[in-house]
Amino acid sequence: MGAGVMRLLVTGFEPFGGDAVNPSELVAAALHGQTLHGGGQRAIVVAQRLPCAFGVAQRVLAGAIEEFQPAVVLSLGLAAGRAGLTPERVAVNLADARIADNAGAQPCDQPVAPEGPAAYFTTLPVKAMVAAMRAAGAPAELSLSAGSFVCNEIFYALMHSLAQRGPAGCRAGFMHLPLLPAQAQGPAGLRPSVALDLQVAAVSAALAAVLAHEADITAAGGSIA
Ligand code: PCA
Repeated sequence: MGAGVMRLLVTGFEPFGGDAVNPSELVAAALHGQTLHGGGQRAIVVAQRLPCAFGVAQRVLAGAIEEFQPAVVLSLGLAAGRAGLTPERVAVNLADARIADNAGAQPCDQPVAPEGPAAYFTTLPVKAMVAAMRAAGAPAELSLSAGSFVCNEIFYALMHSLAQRGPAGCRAGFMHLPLLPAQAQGPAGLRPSVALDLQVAAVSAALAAVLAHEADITAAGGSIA
């Protein structure tokens, strides 16, 4: 990998909450080393696996950003129950865990960064990403909330660290992924799922859209509730 090649850092989480696999780390691993093209730009994907643990995940991510100096960071995580791939718009300064993380921590109503603002918007062109994923044949829609568990924490910490760095030109955001078909059978019946190869193709198309769109497209896409 030459120093002049633009890098896209894609992170995925280890399994958590009793699941044997996490599609986010499988998708990130599948994209590792791929060259993507969009809008006349070319970039190579580097993948990083994150532990599903408050605080620790942030430090691993900060190390990867330091090492790879990416132009774009897209963090991925699993949201069981979602029917498609869902780029997140807003990271909130809140850690409020319904279950313990993989290290046994379960923060309740804590800020992610005590001195930080209430929230950050993503700096990725999320509507263009949704359009690109739909064009690739995948179910996709915008999401307004990444919840208040480790995924929201990593999204907030990512945006906060880049904001503190100043306008360095690194764009960043988070996307939740659905379950894989093998995970669809839940304790209370079937849950929606999307096959791994379609998830990989969709995230690849979303990253190409990030390269192609410095600013987001104008498209209807908000939610009423
Ligand atoms: N999903 C969890 C944390 C790790 C993951 O893949 C979340 O949505 O917070």
